[in-house]
Amino acid sequence: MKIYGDTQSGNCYKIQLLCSLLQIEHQWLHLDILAGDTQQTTFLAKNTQGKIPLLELPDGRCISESNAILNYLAADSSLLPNDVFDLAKLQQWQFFEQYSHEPYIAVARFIAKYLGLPEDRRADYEAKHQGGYKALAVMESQLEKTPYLAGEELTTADISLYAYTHVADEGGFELNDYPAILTWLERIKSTPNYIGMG
Ligand SMILES: N[C@@H](CCC(=O)N[C@@H](CS)C(=O)NCC(=O)O)C(=O)O
Repeated sequence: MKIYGDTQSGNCYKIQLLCSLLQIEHQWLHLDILAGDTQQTTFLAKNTQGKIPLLELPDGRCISESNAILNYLAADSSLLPNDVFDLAKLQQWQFFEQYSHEPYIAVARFIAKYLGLPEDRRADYEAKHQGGYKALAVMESQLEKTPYLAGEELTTADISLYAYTHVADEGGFELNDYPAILTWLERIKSTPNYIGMG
Protein backbone atom coordinates (compact mmCIF):
# COMPACT_ATOMS: atom_id res chain seq x y z
CA MET A 1 0.00 0.00 0.00
CA LYS A 2 1.02 3.60 -0.52
CA ILE A 3 0.88 6.46 1.96
CA TYR A 4 1.08 10.03 0.67
CA GLY A 5 2.35 12.41 3.31
CA ASP A 6 4.79 14.98 4.63
CA THR A 7 6.91 14.07 7.65
CA GLN A 8 6.56 17.58 9.13
CA SER A 9 2.78 17.21 9.37
CA GLY A 10 1.39 15.82 12.63
CA ASN A 11 -1.59 14.32 10.80
CA CYS A 12 0.82 12.40 8.55
CA TYR A 13 3.07 11.44 11.49
CA LYS A 14 0.11 9.67 13.11
CA ILE A 15 0.19 7.17 10.24
CA GLN A 16 3.97 6.79 10.30
CA LEU A 17 3.91 6.11 14.04
CA LEU A 18 1.13 3.56 13.74
CA CYS A 19 2.87 1.76 10.85
CA SER A 20 6.03 1.57 12.92
CA LEU A 21 4.27 0.33 16.08
CA LEU A 22 2.47 -2.39 14.10
CA GLN A 23 5.37 -2.97 11.68
CA ILE A 24 3.13 -2.41 8.65
CA GLU A 25 5.04 -2.40 5.37
CA HIS A 26 4.18 0.45 3.03
CA GLN A 27 5.57 2.80 0.43
CA TRP A 28 5.88 6.39 1.68
CA LEU A 29 5.38 9.03 -1.03
CA HIS A 30 6.47 12.48 0.03
CA LEU A 31 4.29 15.41 -1.07
CA ASP A 32 5.37 19.02 -0.59
CA ILE A 33 2.28 21.02 0.37
CA LEU A 34 3.99 24.40 -0.03
CA ALA A 35 5.15 23.43 -3.53
CA GLY A 36 1.52 22.64 -4.46
CA ASP A 37 1.88 18.85 -4.76
CA THR A 38 -1.50 18.24 -3.09
CA GLN A 39 -3.24 20.41 -5.69
CA GLN A 40 -1.90 18.49 -8.73
CA THR A 41 -4.65 16.87 -10.82
CA THR A 42 -3.16 13.40 -10.36
CA PHE A 43 -3.38 13.75 -6.58
CA LEU A 44 -6.81 15.43 -6.65
CA ALA A 45 -8.09 12.43 -8.63
CA LYS A 46 -7.24 10.29 -5.58
CA ASN A 47 -8.45 12.80 -2.95
CA THR A 48 -10.69 15.64 -4.07
CA GLN A 49 -9.99 17.41 -0.76
CA GLY A 50 -6.35 17.81 -1.80
CA LYS A 51 -5.09 16.93 1.66
CA ILE A 52 -2.61 14.52 3.17
CA PRO A 53 -2.30 11.95 4.66
CA LEU A 54 -3.85 9.66 2.07
CA LEU A 55 -3.77 5.87 2.07
CA GLU A 56 -3.94 4.07 -1.29
CA LEU A 57 -4.59 0.34 -1.17
CA PRO A 58 -3.01 -2.02 -3.73
CA ASP A 59 -6.36 -2.20 -5.58
CA GLY A 60 -6.43 1.60 -5.93
CA ARG A 61 -9.07 2.37 -3.29
CA CYS A 62 -8.16 5.37 -1.15
CA ILE A 63 -8.89 6.59 2.37
CA SER A 64 -8.27 10.14 3.59
CA GLU A 65 -8.64 11.64 7.10
CA SER A 66 -5.81 10.62 9.41
CA ASN A 67 -7.98 9.10 12.12
CA ALA A 68 -9.98 7.00 9.63
CA ILE A 69 -6.69 5.72 8.20
CA LEU A 70 -5.39 4.87 11.68
CA ASN A 71 -8.46 2.84 12.55
CA TYR A 72 -8.45 1.04 9.20
CA LEU A 73 -4.79 0.04 9.59
CA ALA A 74 -5.18 -0.91 13.26
CA ALA A 75 -8.11 -3.31 12.67
CA ASP A 76 -7.49 -6.68 14.32
CA SER A 77 -4.67 -5.29 16.47
CA SER A 78 -4.59 -4.42 20.17
CA LEU A 79 -4.71 -0.73 19.22
CA LEU A 80 -8.36 -0.96 18.15
CA PRO A 81 -10.85 -2.60 20.53
CA ASN A 82 -13.70 -4.77 19.27
CA ASP A 83 -16.08 -3.95 22.11
CA VAL A 84 -18.63 -1.40 20.87
CA PHE A 85 -18.43 0.82 23.96
CA ASP A 86 -14.63 0.78 24.02
CA LEU A 87 -14.54 1.63 20.31
CA ALA A 88 -16.95 4.54 20.80
CA LYS A 89 -14.80 5.79 23.72
CA LEU A 90 -11.74 5.72 21.46
CA GLN A 91 -13.63 7.59 18.72
CA GLN A 92 -14.83 10.12 21.29
CA TRP A 93 -11.19 11.13 21.74
CA GLN A 94 -10.53 11.17 18.00
CA PHE A 95 -13.47 13.49 17.33
CA PHE A 96 -12.30 15.63 20.24
CA GLU A 97 -8.87 15.76 18.63
CA GLN A 98 -10.23 16.99 15.31
CA TYR A 99 -12.66 19.57 16.71
CA SER A 100 -11.17 20.77 20.00
CA HIS A 101 -7.43 20.10 19.88
CA GLU A 102 -5.93 20.11 16.37
CA PRO A 103 -7.61 23.37 15.22
CA TYR A 104 -5.88 25.15 18.13
CA ILE A 105 -2.59 23.39 18.85
CA ALA A 106 -1.67 22.39 15.29
CA VAL A 107 -2.68 25.77 13.88
CA ALA A 108 -0.72 27.72 16.54
CA ARG A 109 2.29 25.55 15.66
CA PHE A 110 1.77 26.21 11.95
CA ILE A 111 1.60 29.99 12.51
CA ALA A 112 4.74 30.00 14.67
CA LYS A 113 6.89 27.34 13.00
CA TYR A 114 5.99 27.64 9.33
CA LEU A 115 4.79 31.23 8.98
CA GLY A 116 7.32 32.64 11.47
CA LEU A 117 4.62 34.31 13.61
CA PRO A 118 3.91 37.31 11.37
CA GLU A 119 2.40 40.35 13.11
CA ASP A 120 -0.89 40.06 11.20
CA ARG A 121 -1.42 36.53 12.60
CA ARG A 122 -0.45 37.32 16.22
CA ALA A 123 -4.04 37.86 17.44
CA ASP A 124 -5.10 34.58 15.79
CA TYR A 125 -2.09 32.79 17.35
CA GLU A 126 -2.97 34.08 20.82
CA ALA A 127 -6.63 33.14 20.42
CA LYS A 128 -5.52 29.59 19.54
CA HIS A 129 -3.81 29.32 22.93
CA GLN A 130 -7.04 29.70 24.85
CA GLY A 131 -8.67 26.79 22.99
CA GLY A 132 -5.47 24.72 23.07
CA TYR A 133 -5.04 25.00 26.83
CA LYS A 134 -8.70 24.05 27.29
CA ALA A 135 -8.06 20.86 25.28
CA LEU A 136 -4.91 20.10 27.31
CA ALA A 137 -6.89 20.46 30.55
CA VAL A 138 -9.44 17.92 29.30
CA MET A 139 -6.65 15.47 28.46
CA GLU A 140 -4.91 16.07 31.80
CA SER A 141 -8.08 15.30 33.70
CA GLN A 142 -8.48 11.94 31.91
CA LEU A 143 -4.79 11.01 32.18
CA GLU A 144 -4.87 11.61 35.95
CA LYS A 145 -7.31 8.69 36.06
CA THR A 146 -6.09 6.26 33.40
CA PRO A 147 -2.69 5.59 31.80
CA TYR A 148 -4.09 6.03 28.27
CA LEU A 149 -6.90 8.22 26.96
CA ALA A 150 -9.42 5.47 26.32
CA GLY A 151 -8.51 3.50 29.46
CA GLU A 152 -5.90 0.98 30.48
CA GLU A 153 -4.52 0.19 27.01
CA LEU A 154 -2.73 2.10 24.27
CA THR A 155 -5.15 2.69 21.36
CA THR A 156 -5.28 4.74 18.19
CA ALA A 157 -6.88 7.53 20.29
CA ASP A 158 -3.47 8.04 21.92
CA ILE A 159 -1.73 8.16 18.54
CA SER A 160 -4.28 10.72 17.30
CA LEU A 161 -3.63 13.01 20.25
CA TYR A 162 0.08 12.33 20.67
CA ALA A 163 0.91 13.71 17.22
CA TYR A 164 0.38 17.40 17.95
CA THR A 165 0.59 17.29 21.77
CA HIS A 166 4.24 16.17 21.74
CA VAL A 167 5.19 19.18 19.59
CA ALA A 168 2.82 21.64 21.30
CA ASP A 169 5.84 23.62 22.54
CA GLU A 170 6.48 24.56 18.87
CA GLY A 171 3.13 26.34 19.00
CA GLY A 172 4.09 28.19 22.18
CA PHE A 173 2.38 25.82 24.64
CA GLU A 174 3.99 25.21 28.04
CA LEU A 175 3.25 21.69 29.33
CA ASN A 176 4.83 21.89 32.81
CA ASP A 177 1.45 22.43 34.44
CA TYR A 178 0.22 19.15 32.90
CA PRO A 179 2.20 16.41 34.68
CA ALA A 180 -0.15 13.59 33.66
CA ILE A 181 0.26 14.57 30.01
CA LEU A 182 4.05 14.68 30.39
CA THR A 183 4.04 11.17 31.90
CA TRP A 184 1.74 9.93 29.11
CA LEU A 185 4.07 11.40 26.44
CA GLU A 186 6.98 9.47 27.98
CA ARG A 187 4.85 6.30 28.22
CA ILE A 188 4.09 6.47 24.50
CA LYS A 189 7.71 7.22 23.65
CA SER A 190 8.79 4.04 25.43
CA THR A 191 6.40 1.80 23.44
CA PRO A 192 8.29 -0.85 21.42
CA ASN A 193 8.90 0.25 17.78
CA TYR A 194 8.17 3.91 18.59
CA ILE A 195 9.54 6.40 16.08
CA GLY A 196 9.81 10.16 16.41
CA MET A 197 8.51 12.77 14.00
CA GLY A 198 10.44 14.12 11.04
N1 LIG B 1 -8.67 16.34 9.03
C1 LIG B 1 -7.59 15.98 8.16
C2 LIG B 1 -6.67 17.17 8.01
C3 LIG B 1 -5.67 16.98 6.88
C4 LIG B 1 -4.88 18.23 6.63
O1 LIG B 1 -5.31 19.35 6.94
N2 LIG B 1 -3.71 18.04 6.03
C5 LIG B 1 -2.86 19.15 5.71
C6 LIG B 1 -1.45 18.83 6.20
S1 LIG B 1 -1.41 18.66 7.96
C7 LIG B 1 -2.85 19.35 4.21
O2 LIG B 1 -2.81 18.40 3.46
N3 LIG B 1 -2.89 20.58 3.76
C8 LIG B 1 -2.78 20.86 2.36
C9 LIG B 1 -3.82 21.81 1.89
O3 LIG B 1 -4.72 22.15 2.68
O4 LIG B 1 -3.71 22.19 0.72
C10 LIG B 1 -6.83 14.77 8.71
O5 LIG B 1 -6.91 14.51 9.92
O6 LIG B 1 -6.19 14.04 7.93
